[in-house]
Amino acid sequence: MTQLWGIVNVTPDSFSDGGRYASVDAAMAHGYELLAAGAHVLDIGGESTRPGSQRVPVEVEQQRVIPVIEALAEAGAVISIDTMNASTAAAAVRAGARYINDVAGGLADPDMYAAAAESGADYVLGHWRGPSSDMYALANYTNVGAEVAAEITERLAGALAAGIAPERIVVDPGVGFAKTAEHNWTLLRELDHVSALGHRVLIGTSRKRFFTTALGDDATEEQRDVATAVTSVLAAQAGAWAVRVHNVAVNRDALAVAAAWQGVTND
Ligand code: PMM
Repeated sequence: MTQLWGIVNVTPDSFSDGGRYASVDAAMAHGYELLAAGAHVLDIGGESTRPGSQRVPVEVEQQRVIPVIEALAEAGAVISIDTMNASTAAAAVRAGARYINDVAGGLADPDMYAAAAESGADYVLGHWRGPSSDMYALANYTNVGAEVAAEITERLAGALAAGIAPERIVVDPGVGFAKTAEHNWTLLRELDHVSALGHRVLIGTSRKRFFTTALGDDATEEQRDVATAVTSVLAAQAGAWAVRVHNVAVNRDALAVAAAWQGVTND
């Protein structure tokens, strides 16, 4: 069974006008929707990591995500915190999160591995080379699949040395992080390098910009959701343990159809 991780972004817009509660309510309502659509895990983030994004102060990040995590965990949801900050990760686990999803793989915060080790949560270690503001300058590879796997291996050594149990670590090749569209496609084609590390693998392609090389520059959100669903099926067939998606319903259906083809179910 492929795990469906539903994305809950606690958006900043509603914070500027004192609308914090409205934004928390909206994020919670979205979380419930994704659970009803079949999400196994809700991945909650308060800081955008998209190319070109600026960092958000850690206090602001926590004000955004902690109330949402508390409420959704209380309601029984399995929660992941999408953060590069050790203190946010620790606070989120205290609030009920069971996964720490760190796209920076520990490189953005020297305290992250220790915080993850101490928290008892599972740790998603993403491949990353530097902040979103300049990640395209870092997109240089000769053999992207092998190099990404080698860099994840280096980070794994640090994570294990800090005391995170190996079975608690999930690895993520970091589609879109310091990678061009061509790098992303090659990396997905060469996913074996990352699977061979022996950890659960999580893939995040949802609605990402690299789809435009297949769909054209003016691809709509709907088209990107269909594209995401195709990659979810292909990732599942390549052995991925989980996919992180915006549109849970479309990806659930795609995985269910692929499972039926194989004579199994994705429940
Ligand atoms: N991508 C984004 C954010 N968080 N987490 C993981 N584990 N893997 C990803 O690929 C990933 C992530 C950026 O995408 P978004 O801004 O659409 O959420």
